[in-house]
Amino acid sequence: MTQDSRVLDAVIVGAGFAGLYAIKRLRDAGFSIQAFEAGDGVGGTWYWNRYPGARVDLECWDYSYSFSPELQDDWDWPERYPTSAELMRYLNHVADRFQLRESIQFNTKVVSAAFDEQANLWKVTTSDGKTVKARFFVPATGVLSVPKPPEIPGIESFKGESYHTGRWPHHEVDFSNKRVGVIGTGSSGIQVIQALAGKCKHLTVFQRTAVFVVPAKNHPLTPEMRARVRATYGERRAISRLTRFGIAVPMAYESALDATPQERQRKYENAWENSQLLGFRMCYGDILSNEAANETVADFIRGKIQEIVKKPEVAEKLLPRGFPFGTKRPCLGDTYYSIYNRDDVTLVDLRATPIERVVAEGVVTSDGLQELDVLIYATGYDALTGALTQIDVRGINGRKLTEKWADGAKTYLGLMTAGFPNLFTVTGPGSPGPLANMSMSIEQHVDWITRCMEYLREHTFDRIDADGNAEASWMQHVQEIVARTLYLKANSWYLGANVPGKPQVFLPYLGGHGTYRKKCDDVAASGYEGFVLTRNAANESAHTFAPPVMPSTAGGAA
Ligand code: NA7
Repeated sequence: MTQDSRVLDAVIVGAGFAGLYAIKRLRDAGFSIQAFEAGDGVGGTWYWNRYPGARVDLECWDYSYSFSPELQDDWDWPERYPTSAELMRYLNHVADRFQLRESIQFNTKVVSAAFDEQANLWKVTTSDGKTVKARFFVPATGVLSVPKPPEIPGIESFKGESYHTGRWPHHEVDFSNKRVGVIGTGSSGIQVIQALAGKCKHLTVFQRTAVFVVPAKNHPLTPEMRARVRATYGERRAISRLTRFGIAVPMAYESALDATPQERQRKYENAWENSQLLGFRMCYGDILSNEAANETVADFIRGKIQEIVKKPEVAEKLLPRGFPFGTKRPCLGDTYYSIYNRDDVTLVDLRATPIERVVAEGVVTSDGLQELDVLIYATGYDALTGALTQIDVRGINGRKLTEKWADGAKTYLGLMTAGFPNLFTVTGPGSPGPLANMSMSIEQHVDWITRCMEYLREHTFDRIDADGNAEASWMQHVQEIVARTLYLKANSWYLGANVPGKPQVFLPYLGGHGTYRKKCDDVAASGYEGFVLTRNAANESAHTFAPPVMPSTAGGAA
């Protein structure tokens, strides 16, 4: 084990959207930093998700950095929803433009991080056998970075090629004349299925849960459209910072149940035709909080599926049932339902004929063997906590983070977890994270963390930790908000329900991006209410606050 003699201000983990911005912000603020990245390039989620059809489900003018007006002005987005390749081009440009690569050690995983209570330093060990010390530890590890294995017996016995969408190889995969199977119909599955239909000999889709897929209406951006996007960036970002989802879309407050069936039909047709991820959720104020209101949307979409899919028995299998619309992330797709009208696409309903095992030749369901040459696992992620709990993180008294989070992740504001001082999570559990615009959430968190570190430097504090009571109140608040919604009625990854054995705790904060941003700003303005700030023994003095008052969420939940 080699010890790096430097004592840094911060170690950052990851070089995706969050890590890159953390490098930029902390360096600009005069902190010495080192970032480690497991991949051999920047990009994070987009580095790993290179499967055919991979693209973001937010529009480019929202899912991009806002910190540099010059970057905004210079960058030309070719399509409404950028592909993974386009996002990689963008993030590589950002890394080059701001000389971020010099602060990143690639092909290096952070294996462990232990807090030295005497020195108030994190000792970080990496996969190359080196250790480095830093005052702050900033895992910017993303919310969807650790692929969830499919938990199907026999997967190692398959003789063909097999890939997980979240660990797609960097070489071209040839599908022509191949029998391809896809297991999983979340956002990744829907995208890869659409991309491969008609591009292989036969496509077999193994569906456990039918999801709601709404039109993407993706299109190239003309020079006029791009000019309009550029001209409105400032206003759009300013509004977005105040909104529930971190996106400038108009909110609706009236109930779907107060509208006539004709009015609802008109609104839903408009949402279908002029779609965007939040379209249906923005039609009425109670879509995500009232089951009967939600059912009006669900029914409308089921009607569309029945119109598009010609074979009624296939359409029936594709109808999403058993969870409210929007409580699993809706998927975007322009051709998803129509591909089932092709003769070279087969849908296998795993509720009727479950998978028994994978064998050398393909997948065995209760209905027999489906022979395959390529098997794609689009089975999702150990979301929100997976990447952080893979690192052996130890805080005060050597306590393991995995032990603290054994019953579910606990944080104060999704920024710190009590007992692990000077460790900041970027869009961590307990923050709006994936239930708001991720790029905006990342900028807000990194800005907050940077200002906090500047405050500590200016006031000569050596340590900041979350107060245990403040943390407990915050997590209770997170649960109170979600309990007012329908989100707990779905087995989603927001809840950890997709990973066998994972504690089922709803982790994203649903009070809204704008409300949350204000809460974080108020906490900072108060001198870090709900945190404990201390100095080293020589100049000992602690600065603590009572647990804070939670924000009013009279506006309801997301
Ligand atoms: P998701 O949304 O978690 O989807 C995973 C899919 O894989 C989902 O349909 C699962 O069915 C299915 N799955 C998982 N395990 C199995 C097994 N063992 N057998 C059969 N089917 C299985 O992950 P994605 O990568 O698609 O999307 C993640 C996020 O990325 C998405 O929400 C966007 O934010 C972008 P289930 O629903 O659990 O029955």
